[in-house]
This record gives sequence, structure tokens and C-alpha cells, in this order.
Amino acid sequence: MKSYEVNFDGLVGPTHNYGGLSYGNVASQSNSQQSSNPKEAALQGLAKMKALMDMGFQQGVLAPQERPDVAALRRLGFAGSDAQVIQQAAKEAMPLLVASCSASSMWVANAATVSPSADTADGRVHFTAANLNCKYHRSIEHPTTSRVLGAMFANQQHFAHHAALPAVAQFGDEGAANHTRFCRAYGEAGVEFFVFGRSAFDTRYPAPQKYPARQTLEASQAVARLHGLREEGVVYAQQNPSVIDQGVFHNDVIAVGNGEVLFYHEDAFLETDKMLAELSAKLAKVGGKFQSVCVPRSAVTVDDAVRSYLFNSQLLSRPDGSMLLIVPEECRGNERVWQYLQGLTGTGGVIREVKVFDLKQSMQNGGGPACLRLRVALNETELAAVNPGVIMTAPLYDSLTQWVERHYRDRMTENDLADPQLLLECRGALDELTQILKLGSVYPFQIN
Ligand code: SUG
Repeated sequence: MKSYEVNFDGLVGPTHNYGGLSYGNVASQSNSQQSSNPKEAALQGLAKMKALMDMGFQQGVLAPQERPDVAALRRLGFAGSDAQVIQQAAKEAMPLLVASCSASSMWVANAATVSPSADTADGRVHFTAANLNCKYHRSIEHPTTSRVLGAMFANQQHFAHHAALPAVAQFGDEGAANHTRFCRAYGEAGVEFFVFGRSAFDTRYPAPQKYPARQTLEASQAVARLHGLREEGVVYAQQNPSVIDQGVFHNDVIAVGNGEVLFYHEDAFLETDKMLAELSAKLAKVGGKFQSVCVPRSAVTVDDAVRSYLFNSQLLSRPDGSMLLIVPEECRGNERVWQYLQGLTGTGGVIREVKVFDLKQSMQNGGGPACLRLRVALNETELAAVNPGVIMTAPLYDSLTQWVERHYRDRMTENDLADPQLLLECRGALDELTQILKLGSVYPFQIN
């Protein structure tokens, strides 16, 4: 049976702004308080989805969330009408209003961890929504994420959904941003690779000193158990704490994998040789031949990787078996990175082509091409069971583009977030969106 990797991209929401909310994420911190352009952000994301679809890849779309999250503000004690809640928060606790307005759900690599049916004990595709509990503005995403994923993958015969892990730092889980899967073909059993930043219960593991390690070993292990993965089909590795302290807040900022290939930076992991040997041995057991492409620090420094987002790229398989790398424009702007990429594609290795995309609006908050997509490997039957409303087509691209043009503002600053009118605009837009994507009622304003 045919199988595919389907990329579901997060549609940027109408409140996209630079809130400076993510300590440890260099771009988020350095662009804090700049004015943003939500319309441009959404159109840049849609252009990437359209381009991948036009290249022949399976592409889907994942809806943004209701923001401002008035219900979250009410849980923090703000009261009255919706407009009063927003005005009171703006007056008394602006950082909380900003957090409740974040469009951060666009980075759907953090929405969930997904295990394809070929890896799981019950033969279904498993999803665990990420609790994202390292940052308040992200910790409020998972209830709606679960409803949206439930509406997209609604068939219980093929899809199993797990609620987010307990919402404490010991089970900090950032979803697919710290998870990669290696396989010979998408429909065959593979090796799932979980990368954690620290252990919550075992003090023998080192931890970063400056910035938080968002993913714990115990969270990764819990997800593997929930999904029914076999021990021979799983490898755990620890991120190098020193790169976390240099701004590598997720593993997908320093490594990306696809098929039988891991593309990574020399400083990305601890005990790299042991980890590569385990990946190679376990992939061999399911018939695969593991290949690693290491980028040496002498060619590209960790700082170059953080600034350019070289590794936050999409590594895609082409029909002839070679691979294509989708990188952000910032890679072309960094001389060392660009030179490295010219060499990489010119030497007859597996990565043959690089395509550059302008995703500046998202990049300024630390979200590159790979952050914007959630990969779901599906066989033909499973793909047919996905809600067809969320699969990208030329007409869907046109309607989403027109929808963005109609509803989105082209400038947003902190002052705009305090405008109660913004809530009404967003709800109107999202109500229409759920009809376009045939999601039913998924937002708090639609179900309460
Ligand atoms: O969680 N930025 C996100 C970026 C997530 C990138 N995702 C992956 N690497 N997979 C984060 O730090 C910034 C929001 C603000 O500052 O306005 C933010 O949430």
C-alpha cells in the first residue's frame, strides 16, 4: 500500500505579534515589542504550503486558536463582560493580556507527538497533544489543539488521541519538535527518536545552566508508552545542555531527520557516537540503512545555526530517493551557512537541492519552516480517513488567501491587543474558518 508523509502546516492566527514571551528563544526575546504584520505572516505560511503542494507533496493545514483567550484571563481572576476582561487585563497586567493573545499555536511542530500506525501496538496512528508547560502562553494551547486534531483525524478505527501529559515541569513536553522518525518507507515500521533536555527524576543527567530545558526524559518516555511503541523501535538522546544555553530551545533548531537520514550539528547531542550506533542498529533491524550528515562546528557555529535556522528546515524525500531541504531566507543571509549549503548539494550526497522561503514574520519569533509543520505519516487508507476539509488543494489555497485578505490586519502592536474589537474580529474570522475547513465547533466561543 502507498504511504506518505503529510505536512500539516499551522495557519498563522490573526493576532500574530511579538510579545517577547519565550525566555531562551533568542529571536522572540530580541524582537519583543516590534510591530508585526499578521496578514503578511499568514500569507507567507500559505505560500509555503502552496509551493509544497505544487511540488507534489501531500499538504494539509492546521487551524489557529481563539485569541485573545478570554477564558484563560477569567481563570486568572479578570471578570465582567469579555470587553471588560480585556480592558482590565490591559490596565492591570499587560504581560498576561499579551500572553493570552499569542498566535504561538502556529508552530504546530509543538502541537503534538505523532506515531504512525506501523510503529504502534494497536496499528493506529497515535497523537499526544503537547502540554507546552514551560511557557504560560503556550500551556493554554493544548485543549483546543486536542479538539482541532480530533476534528481533523476523527476516525477511531485509524486514529487514537491522548490528552496532554500532566501539566507540571517534570513532564514538560514540546511535541514533535523533539521527536523524529527514521524509516525505510513511511508505511513501514521505523525508529522513533526522542530528544530530551533534562531528566526530572534522575539527577545523574546534566542540565543547562542558563535557559530552561523544555522537554524531560520522563515526558518522552510517557509518550512512547502511551503510543504503544516497541523498545526496539525507540531511541532516546539528550540534547547537549550547552547548546540549550546558546538558544537551542528545541532539538529541531539543531537537527532534522527524514527517511533514513539525520542531518545534525556536531554539538547537538551528548554521547553522539553511542546514539548514532543505536539508531543505526535499530533501523537495520527493520530493514533500513541509517545515514547521518554531520555539520561540523568549523563550518557552521551553533550561533550561525540559531541565527539562520539551518536545521529548522524541512527535509523532504523526492521520488528518485534524493532529498530536498526547505530553508528560511535567513540561511541565504548567513555567508557560512550559505557556503555550507552550496557544498552540501554539490557533492553528490543524499541532499541534492535547497529551496528558500521567506518566512520572516514567523522567524522573528523563532519559528522556521520546520516549526510551522506537523508531520503525519499515513498510508492510503488512513489518508482517505482524514477530514478532507484540511487537505490543501488549489481551491482551498484560494479561499484561505481570500479569507486572510478579508480578516487580517497588516499591523499589530501591544496597543492593538487591548482593543476589545480585535476579539470580535478574530471570532468572526475563526467562525468562518471552521466552515471553510469543515471542522465543526472547536473553539471555546463556539462550544460554551
Ligand atoms: O515556543 N515562539 C515559539 C517558537 C516555537 C518554535 N517551534 C519549534 N522550534 N518547533 C516558542 O518559543 C514567541 C512568542 C512571542 O514572543 O510573542 C514563541 O512563542
